[in-house]
This record gives sequence, structure tokens and C-alpha cells, in this order.
Amino acid sequence: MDPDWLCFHPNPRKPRFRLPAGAVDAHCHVFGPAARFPFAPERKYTPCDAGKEALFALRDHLGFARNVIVQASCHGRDNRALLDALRTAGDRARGVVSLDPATSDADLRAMDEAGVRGVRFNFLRRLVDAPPTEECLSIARRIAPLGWHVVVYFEAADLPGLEPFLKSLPTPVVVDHMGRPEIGKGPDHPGFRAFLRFVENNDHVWTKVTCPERLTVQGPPYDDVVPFACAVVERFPDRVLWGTDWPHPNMKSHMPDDGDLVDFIPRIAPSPVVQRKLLVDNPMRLYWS
Ligand code: 0GY
Repeated sequence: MDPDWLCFHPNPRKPRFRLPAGAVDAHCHVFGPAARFPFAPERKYTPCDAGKEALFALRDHLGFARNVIVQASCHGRDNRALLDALRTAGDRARGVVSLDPATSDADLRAMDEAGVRGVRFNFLRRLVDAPPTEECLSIARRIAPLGWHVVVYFEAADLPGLEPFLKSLPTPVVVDHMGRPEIGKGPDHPGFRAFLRFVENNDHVWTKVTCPERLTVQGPPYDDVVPFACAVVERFPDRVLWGTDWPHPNMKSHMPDDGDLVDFIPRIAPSPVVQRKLLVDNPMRLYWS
């Protein structure tokens, strides 16, 4: 692994917040193990191994019922580690892959059978050489008939340029980590207001209210992220998802305790009715129906 790599928390505490029955961790990854599932040659980082056994142990420890496992850039478009984890979890996990445009229809069907329900387009320059949007659109057209959706990862500054493409997608679109707002600028900054307007004006757009540990400027307990996530959850309670982001790739400042992250949930979704939407109803509708 990279010399400055921070490995996931070895023994996160039990959260105080009791998750509702059937709660879904809708954003997490598996890394390797590299000896069995080598990392992609084109990767921009080399993480520690973080395999399916550790992920499923964390799921049970925190009190989640299910996971949505999202392909991370260190595995490129080689989804074997992800598919292997899905096959082990059975109905308790769904997946979001990165696709090579040459993927055959038979491979798409096999992925669907394994539990894949989405494809991720990653536009973060520090993680990938961003794919051309025409290529993404043609992949989206192929996966739409399967009932899959698109997950996108981009930085706040890239939203204006990507907006026409995102509007044109024929599937639901899930934006990772609230479109990475610049937390230091505050929730009234035009960039975040533009993001809220974009979600407001596009019914097919969902967002993950994830990664306070990644977005924060102040650090734990992430007070500075609360107003952003609250604004999103209040306005779009039926189009939000939550996830741990375990094993927290590329964290440089600190490694969060996953128990603390679960205890962040009631701060951004105070009512039990909304907590249920965020953690159960919404992910079940998108991934399990
Ligand atoms: C995340 C965030 C990151 C990494 C990836 O695919 C990835 O490598 O998504 C990041 O470095 O911000 O959601 O896992």
C-alpha cells in the first residue's frame, strides 16, 4: 500500500444511535485482497486490503442489514472483487460497477444476477482520467433497460460543466457525497445553492449525504458539515441515501471511527420518519425492488 495510506479503524465502537431494522449502508467498497484480486495497473493509489469479510463484520457490528458496494477506482473496471463480495452476501448486498464500454450483454446479465444495480462514472481527476461523457451516455443507454441507475462522483466546481450530461441521462442519477461542496465556504455559497437547485429541478437526481469525515474542514465531530447535509435531507427526503464509505480511501487527516459516523446520522436526519426513508425505504426502492 502507499506509504502514507491510512488503514480503516481496527475496532470501531458500537454506535449509540439504534439503526432502524433493515438499514442499508449504501456506500462502501471492497479492496482486494490484492493477492486474489490485484489492483488495476492504471490506479492512482494503492490501498490496504479491505476485503468482504471485514466489510460484512462491520455491517453486523454497526447494526446494518445490507450493503451497497461501490466499485472504487483502485480496481479500475475490473469488478471481480466486488462481484465476489456480492455473491457471498447474496440478497444482503447490491453493487455498483465501473464498466468497460466493450462489456458484453451476457456479462451485464451476469452482473445483474449477482446483484449489480448501477454503474459509476467517476470524474475526480485525482482518482481517474475522466471518461468521455459520450461514452458514459452510451453505457447508460445500455444499462437503462436492466433497471439500473448511474452513480456519479464529481467536485462542486465541475457541476456546471457536467449538468447538461447529467440531465440527459435516461436513468436515476445518484450523486456521491452531496457533489463535494466546499464546506469552508458555508451552505449559502453559490456553489452549494446551485447544487440544491440542480437536485430540485431534476426529479431523477438523488444524492448521498455521506462523507462528513472527507468534506469537513474543522474535523471531528464534523459540525461544519451538518448544515449542508441537513439542507439536503430536509428538501429531498425521498431521494437521499447514507453510507459509511468504509474503508475510507485516501483519508489523509484522520481515520474516522465508523461508530462515530453512524452517530452522525441523527444530527442530519433528526426525525425517525426521515431516518427510515434515508436508511431503509430509499435504498430499498433503488436497489432491492
Ligand atoms: C469514495 C471516495 C474516494 C475514492 C473513490 O473510487 C474511488 O477510488 O471513490 C475519494 O478518494 O474521495 O467515495 O470512496
